[in-house]
Amino acid sequence: MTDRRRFLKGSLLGVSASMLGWGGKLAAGPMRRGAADANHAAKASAARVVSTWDFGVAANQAAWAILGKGGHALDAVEAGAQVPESDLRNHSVGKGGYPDRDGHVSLDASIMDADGSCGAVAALEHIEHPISVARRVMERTPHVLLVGEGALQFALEQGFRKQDLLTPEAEQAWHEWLKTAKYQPSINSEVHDYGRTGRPGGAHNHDTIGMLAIDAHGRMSGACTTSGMAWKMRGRVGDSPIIGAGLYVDGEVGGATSTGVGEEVIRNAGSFLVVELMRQGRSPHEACKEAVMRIVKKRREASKTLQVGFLAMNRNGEVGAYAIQHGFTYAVCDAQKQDALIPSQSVYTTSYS
Ligand code: SD4
Repeated sequence: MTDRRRFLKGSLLGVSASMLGWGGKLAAGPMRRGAADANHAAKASAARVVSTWDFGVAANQAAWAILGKGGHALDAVEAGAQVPESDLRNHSVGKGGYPDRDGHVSLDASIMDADGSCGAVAALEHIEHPISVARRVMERTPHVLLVGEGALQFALEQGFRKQDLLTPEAEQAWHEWLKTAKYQPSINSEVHDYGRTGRPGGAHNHDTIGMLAIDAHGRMSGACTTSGMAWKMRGRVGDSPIIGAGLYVDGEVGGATSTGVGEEVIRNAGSFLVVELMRQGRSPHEACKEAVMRIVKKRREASKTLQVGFLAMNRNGEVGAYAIQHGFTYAVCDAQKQDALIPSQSVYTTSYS
């Protein structure tokens, strides 16, 4: 274990409930099986995973199945991100995602570890789990980002199965859209309830899952995966696979991820900005708010009708978020609470209509 890792572990074990931005408390853990077990429980209680939106609740539970057993944060965020990627009711991530304006489901994803290792894919078609291809890019290539045909070629070489990702429901929605063929990113501010009651939500056309996890050993990792903006131009890439825009992790500071109109996030190197603000001493909440305000200041008029949200967690496990529009939620899961869903604060406090 490196000195830095030891330091992270120590700082996590030292975190107090009052430090948790979302108001959670650390569980004491079962003590009856002796000191070793108590020690393991105390370490597991320092683990935490957070995700964007309400479908993050189900994703967090898959991540927790790994974190709760002392597993690696990287495995946890990959497993968690795979949940919405496979959920056909979810039209903004993975299989079942709404296609581009020409009818192609084209996926973006990135993954990042505490030491700066990262991998990403953009405009990847025919592969159900772009997050896992992103991880292979990180672990098995000298590169960070593969796109389009090349990303698909790599995925197939790695044994991923080629499949049709356009579901009948998504295809029907695309045909509906073609009647007007007007590209208008809509504000995603309603509660979907994916993974909780199983009810699909309303007409959302952009919701990305961004996840950040700290494991029992103090290791932090992040993942982000999306089908991007529905009805986008063919070849359009959003913020999600751009390291520093849709996702950024630095084990010495913390991590951040974003959701919403990716063009605005890219213009401001959003997630990198949030992490750098935390490095300068801001809390995750303050850092997310400042990053949102930078976008709003530059795009005063346009920001009234667009959504961007940031979610951040620092190395102590403190969590914060901020969005332009009302309605952004994030899910938090740790040893004490498995399914907390928390409303983010926002610039505008009522839904845009
Ligand atoms: C994108 N940021 O492709 C993604 C879409 C999204 O909530 O987040 N939706 O721009």
